[in-house]
Amino acid sequence: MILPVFFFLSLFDTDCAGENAMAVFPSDRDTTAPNEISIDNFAFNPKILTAKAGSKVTWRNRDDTAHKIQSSDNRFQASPVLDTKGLYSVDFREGGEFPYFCSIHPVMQGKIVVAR
Ligand SMILES: [Cu+2]
Repeated sequence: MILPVFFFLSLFDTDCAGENAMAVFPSDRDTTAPNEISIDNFAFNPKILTAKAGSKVTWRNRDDTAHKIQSSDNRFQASPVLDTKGLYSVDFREGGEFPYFCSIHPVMQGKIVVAR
């Protein structure tokens, strides 16, 4: 008489453990955080990022190649050379459009649109 009940509880436990594991360990490896620009395969992603004035924008180099962020009209400071996994952040305090490119590979271009 006891065996069937025990079997049922075991199944229930297994289900719960599975659901908890998914909730506690979400995979965020492929997602891009808000205000983050991924540099991947010689491209900025998103190519045009919209942020609110006062936001910090971060570039993350996911390429095996080094890249260097440079403002097209010198309105923010250029990054150092970003190696693989390198990060560079800029605070955008004023509204406007901020085009930029990679000074090592100038065909790589992007733009930050800062909304007030
Ligand atoms: Cu580059």
